Amino acid sequence: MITLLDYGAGNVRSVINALESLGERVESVARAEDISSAERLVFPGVGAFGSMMQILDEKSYVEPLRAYLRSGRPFLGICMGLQALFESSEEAPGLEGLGFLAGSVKRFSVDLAVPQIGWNGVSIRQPSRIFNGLRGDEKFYFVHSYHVTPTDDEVVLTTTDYGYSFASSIQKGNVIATQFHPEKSGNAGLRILKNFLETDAKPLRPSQSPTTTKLAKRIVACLDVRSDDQGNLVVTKGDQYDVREEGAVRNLGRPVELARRYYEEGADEITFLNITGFRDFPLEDMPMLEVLRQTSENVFVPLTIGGGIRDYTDKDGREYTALRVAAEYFRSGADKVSIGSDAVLIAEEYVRTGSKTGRSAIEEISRVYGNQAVVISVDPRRVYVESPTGLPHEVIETAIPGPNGERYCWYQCTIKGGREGRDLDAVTLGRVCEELGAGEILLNCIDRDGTNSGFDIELINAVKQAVSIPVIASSGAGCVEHFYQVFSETQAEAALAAGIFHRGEVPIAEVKSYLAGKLEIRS
Ligand code: 1PR
Repeated sequence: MITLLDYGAGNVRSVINALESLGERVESVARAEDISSAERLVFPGVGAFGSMMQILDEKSYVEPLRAYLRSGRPFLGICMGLQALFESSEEAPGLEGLGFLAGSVKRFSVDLAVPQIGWNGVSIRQPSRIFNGLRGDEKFYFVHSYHVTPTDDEVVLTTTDYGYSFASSIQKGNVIATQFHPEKSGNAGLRILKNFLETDAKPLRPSQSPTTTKLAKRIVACLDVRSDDQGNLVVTKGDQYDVREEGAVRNLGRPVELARRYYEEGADEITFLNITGFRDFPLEDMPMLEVLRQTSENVFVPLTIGGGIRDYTDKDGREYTALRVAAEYFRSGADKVSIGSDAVLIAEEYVRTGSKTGRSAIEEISRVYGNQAVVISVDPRRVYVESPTGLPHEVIETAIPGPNGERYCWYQCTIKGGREGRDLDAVTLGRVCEELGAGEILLNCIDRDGTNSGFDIELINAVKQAVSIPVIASSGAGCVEHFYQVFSETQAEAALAAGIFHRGEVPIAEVKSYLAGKLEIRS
C-alpha cells in the first residue's frame, strides 16, 4: 500500500493511475494522522506554491509532513511536491515552505518560453535506485515556471538545462523529489515510479548521462470528438472545420482506442477537443468525462481537454462556473484544459475595458491550477486587406496574396467552432490571454485545417512573436516535411496534427524518425 497526499488541486488521478498500473494499492490522505502512519508517501503537488502551502496549513498537514520527512521513511515529491521541500518561493514571498531542504524556489529568468513545457533530459549527478533499468538519456515531461535552488549541492540528483542548468531532482536519504512528472513521462517515468517503490534496490548510475540537455519539440496528436447522428461519441475530422461528409458526421474511430494507439506510437501529448462543447454543457456530457477517465488509466503522457469551458446556467437555472467545469476535467484525468470561444469573449472585454476582472475563466483557472494548466485554443481565419493601415488589428504582410491580389491580411478570431467571426485578431488574443494567465496557445488555422497543405507559418510567427508562452502550431500537416518546416521557420514549441494520424497516412513514428538528427525530439 502506498499513501498519496492529495490536497484537492489538479490532476492527481494520473499519479494514482500510474501507481495502480504498477500493481500498487493507493490510499489518499484524508486526515493528518494518515501522513504520520504512512509507510511510503507520494506527494504530487500541483498549482501554485502559495495556495499549496495555505491548503497544507489549513488541513494541519505541515507538521506531520515535516515529521514524516525527518523520519527517514520513503517519500516521493513530484513537481510542487519538490518545491514544497524548500524554505520559500518567489511565487509566494513571505510564505514558509516545509524547509526540509535549505534553499528557495525561483522563477525561470530565461530568454525562452516560460513555463517550460515539454520533454527534457537529465544529467545525472549521483547514483540512485530510481535509475534502475534506465539508459540515462531518456527524456521526462516538465511543466513549470519555477525551479528549486538548493543551498547544498550534495542533494542534487539530476540537473536539466533550460536557458541555464537547474536542479531537476533531489535526493536526501529516502526523500526523493523530481521537478518533472514521472506519471506523465511514458515508460521511462513509470520505471522511475517502480524504482521508487522498490526501496531495497541498490543505487546505481545509468550507463549514459548527457552533459547538457535540451527541451524536445513536441508532436501532439489531436482528437476532435463529438457525437455522431446516432449519438455515439466518435473522433471526427473536418475540412476547414466542416466535419460532415455527404451529410453525416465523419467517423474516424473511437476516442479511447485512438488515444491509446497514439500513446503507443510515441505521441508526446494528446489533446481532446469536444468540438460541440460550445453548445452542449460538458458536465451533462458525461461520455466525454468517461473518455478522459478511461484514457488516463493507461496513457501516461499529458492529456489536454477543450470544449465548453465557460460559466454556464442550466435549464433549471443552476449556475456553474468555468472553474467548476475545469475542475471536473482535471479530476477525470486532464492535465491541461483548453479554452476556445470563451477566451475570445474574455479578451474582447479586456480590450474594451482595459481592466482585469479577476473572475474570468482564464484568471480563475490559472490562479487555482497554475498558468501551465490553461491552454487557449484559437480558431482564426485570414481576412485579406488592401492596406496595412487604418485597421484596429495586427495586420501582416503576406507572401500568399489574397483572391484580389491583396498583400496584407489579419487573422480573425472566431467562436463556436468557426461559426461566428469576431472583431478581434489572433495576435491580440494571444497577447491578452497571456496577460490574463494563460500558459500556452494552441494555434489552429481554419484556412489550413484538414487541407494537408502545411502549417500557416506567417500566422505562427505573428502570434509567437507577440507572446512569451509556448505555442502549439496546428492545422494543415500533410507530410513529415511540414513538421520540419514549422520547427525550422518558426519558434513554435510543438506541432499538432489530426487527419494524417487518424487516416494512417503519416504515422507519428515516421514524423519522429524524419526529425531525429535534425531537431531535438523525444525518441
Ligand atoms: O469553444 O471552448 O467550446 O472549444 C471548442 C474547441 O473545439 C475549440 O478548441 C475548437 O478549436 C474546437 N473545434 C470546434 N469546432 C471544430 C471543428 O473542426 N468543426 N475543431 C473544432 C478544431 C482544429 C484542430 C485540428 C487541427 C489539425 N479542430 O484541433 O485538430 O486543425 O487538423 P489537421 O492536422 O487534420 O489539419 P470551446
